[in-house]
Amino acid sequence: MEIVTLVLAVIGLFAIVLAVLMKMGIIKDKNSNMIPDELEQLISEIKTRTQAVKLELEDVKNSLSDLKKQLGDIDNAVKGGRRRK
Ligand SMILES: [Ca+2]
Repeated sequence: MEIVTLVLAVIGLFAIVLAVLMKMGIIKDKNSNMIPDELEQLISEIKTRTQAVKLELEDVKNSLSDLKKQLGDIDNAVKGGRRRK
């Protein structure tokens, strides 16, 4: 229980220090939403990159599907099957 209290105290202290630094203008918060602008930019960048990685993984998935079909064609050719177009 004491650990929980200590953790909450540290988080509270951190929030107070952060709020004071933002009020003093040391940490920028142009839209006054109590979230540092640099953190907002970082989150935005992470979202952008995550979306890009997701799209690339989709490409890899599609490529693997094509590869699976091509490997099946090799198996078919070994067995004397005709080439599909
Ligand atoms: Ca902000």
